[in-house]
Amino acid sequence: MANPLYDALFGQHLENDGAFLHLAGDKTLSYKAFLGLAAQYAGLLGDIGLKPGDRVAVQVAKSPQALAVYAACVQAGVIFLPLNTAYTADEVAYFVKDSGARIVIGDDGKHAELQPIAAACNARLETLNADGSGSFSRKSAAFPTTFETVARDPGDLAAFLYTSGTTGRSKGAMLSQDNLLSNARVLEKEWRFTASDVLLHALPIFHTHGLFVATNVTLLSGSQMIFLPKFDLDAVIANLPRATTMMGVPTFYTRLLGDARFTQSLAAHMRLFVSGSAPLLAETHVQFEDRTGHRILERYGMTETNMNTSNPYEGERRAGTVGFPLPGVELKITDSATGATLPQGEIGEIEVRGANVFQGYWQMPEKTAEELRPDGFFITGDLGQIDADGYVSIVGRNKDLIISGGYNIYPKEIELLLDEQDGVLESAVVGVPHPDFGESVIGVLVPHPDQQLDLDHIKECVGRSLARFKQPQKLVVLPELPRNTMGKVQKKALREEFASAFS
Ligand code: MLC
Ligand code: AMP
Repeated sequence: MANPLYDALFGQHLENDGAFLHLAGDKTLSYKAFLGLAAQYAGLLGDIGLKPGDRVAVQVAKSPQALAVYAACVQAGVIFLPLNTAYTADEVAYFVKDSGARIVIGDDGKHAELQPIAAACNARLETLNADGSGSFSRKSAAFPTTFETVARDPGDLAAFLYTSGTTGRSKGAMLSQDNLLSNARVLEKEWRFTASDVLLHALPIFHTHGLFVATNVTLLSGSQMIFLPKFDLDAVIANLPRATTMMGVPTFYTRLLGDARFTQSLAAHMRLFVSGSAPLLAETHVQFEDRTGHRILERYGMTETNMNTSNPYEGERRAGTVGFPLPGVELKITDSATGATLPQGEIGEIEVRGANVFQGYWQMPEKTAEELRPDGFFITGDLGQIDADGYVSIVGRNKDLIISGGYNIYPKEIELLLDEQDGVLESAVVGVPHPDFGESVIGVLVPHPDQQLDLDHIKECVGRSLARFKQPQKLVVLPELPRNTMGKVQKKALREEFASAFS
């Protein structure tokens, strides 16, 4: 029976004995062995009683087994919901409850904190550890290495990815099989992926970039991945000579440039470096070309849309731009207030439409209606401009968002928590330039009159609730926040005041 996403990404490799993943210690996992494992996992999911459309929440370290859970979910027709491993128990509790996940898969080390979360939501808890051990793999070992793929339609949901919002409440972006597959097909073609490619994979696999861009394109083209557990500079440098392509956030490239071992000869075997998820400074682009002779290909995407634009594979990769709308993606620049399309060259809101655009936010029809127009255009919240040659540039954001090392941080979520702390009257959270992460977080606190703030205690409380990467790297106390005549907090003034906090 047909399951377009499974058939295209996985099903075509069922008898492929060739290498899929290259792992530490010169180990290799073949496509066939990987799919056998995924089928056992799918067998267990079916046995647990999961039905098409049920959600599987997964907070596990990056490993071949973690990736096999994704394949198993697609094969069993259930919805894959990957979660950042940095999320705290408070954060995970929200995602499990909001999504109505029927099963939570987490690390044994977090069993004690995940158990009450799962129990409160009537979800089943299974474990999967970084080394592939755990109750989930142990139980699945009893199932056959083949599984009858559950039929799905292109419009059926394949994944939920949670993305924070300006209200501080995360929203589950619903992605259909066709959202993922159509985009992977376009990228495979645009970036010339073939079975002879070897992708150096150092991204996490709980976000669009590492999961749907890097992995789906590899699977579709039948190529291989050097699958690193995380971005480790030494490991990346050691493995580059074996790779042909790499995808990364700008921090990957600035870190590589900061290391003298990263030379033209080290990158000589590469055919493509792709950057995205955060702005790549034009200066990094130029330095990279000077050092290696390669021009990084910058592209632009989002959780809700997968990839929207890309610089050309052949033709000029223009620094400071994100290239052209991908085939099948319509992109327009509109007036934020009226929604009217602006003349070429003007700065406005970027809106996109295409098979890549998600199906809406899970159980949030009002939020969906605010961002997804009835005619199918999605209002991205990014501000852009199209030059006379058609290259799109992102010039700012119409949403209060900080991007740190490629992770999105919504100030509102942090402000709500800071406002609850003892002695705090109000707070503002801003992103300021950071040499490694691009942007980093500063929390500005205003105490109640005549109150002293215990910053260490506040940091401790924030640390219990928020993932490390969201926590302010600096907390500063001001007697009041700068406001305009309408009383609105002037974040621009705060960003300017603390612009050199990390330089
Ligand atoms: C880690 N830390 C971060 C951080 N990553 N802090 C802020 N921002 C980040 N991104 C914290 C750690 O908790 C630790 O805190 C300290 O920084 C140092 O950790 P590290 O070990 O040196 O960090 P590292 O593991 O090297 O991680 C940095 C990184 C990683 C940049 C390699 O964050 C990363 O892989 N980012 C990629 C994110 C990504 O995939 N984005 C795609 C989203 S999809 P302490 O205090 O405990 O020492 C999307 C759509 C699209 O955006 O277009 O692609
Ligand atoms: P996420 O919600 O994690 O998917 O992040 C999506 C956001 O990342 C976009 O709305 C942009 O603001 C930003 N982004 C992605 N790619 C780029 C890029 N190449 N340049 C600038 N910003 C980018």
